[in-house]
Amino acid sequence: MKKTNLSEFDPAAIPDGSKYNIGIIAAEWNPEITNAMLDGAVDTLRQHGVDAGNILVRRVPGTFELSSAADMMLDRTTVDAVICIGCVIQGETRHFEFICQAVSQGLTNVAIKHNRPVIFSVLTTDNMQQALDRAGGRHGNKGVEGAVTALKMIAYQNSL
Ligand code: DLZ
Repeated sequence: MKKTNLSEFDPAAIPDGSKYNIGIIAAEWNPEITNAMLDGAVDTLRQHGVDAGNILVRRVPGTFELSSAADMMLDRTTVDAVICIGCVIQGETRHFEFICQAVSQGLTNVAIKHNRPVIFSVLTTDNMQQALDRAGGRHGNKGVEGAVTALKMIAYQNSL
């Protein structure tokens, strides 16, 4: 089966976002990566009709904080979806495993708790080069893909 990269999706197949409010939370760790993903996500939402005033951007210290921050945002705002951006790079200790496990399970729990799309735009890589390749490099920009996924999941929810 051909692998697809959402960054290369047909723009015509992406829902119009002009009526949507979208939150984005980006981790401050590995800022070269998370800022590029954040820029990609905002640009993509704007290209698909989301008003700049309807995009709420917040930052948190690290990827581990994304779950609680998404929970707070969904409690206290009217966003239709939250895109969570982080980058965890394998180091010498087991910290990587704990953060990846916590954030993947945590974001799933938050999405189910709030019945809203919570998008996992978290890179979990062996090294910085793999992260650069996915933050505007040869494997696209996973922030762009997070934005596309948010638009599609809001449209999915509205279609039910
Ligand atoms: C502590 C830590 C480590 C070792 N590595 C990363 C990382 O690669 N990416 C990331 O986003 N955050 C990292 N952190 C910080 C944790 O996410 C978290 O902010 C702290 O453990 C405090 O809760």
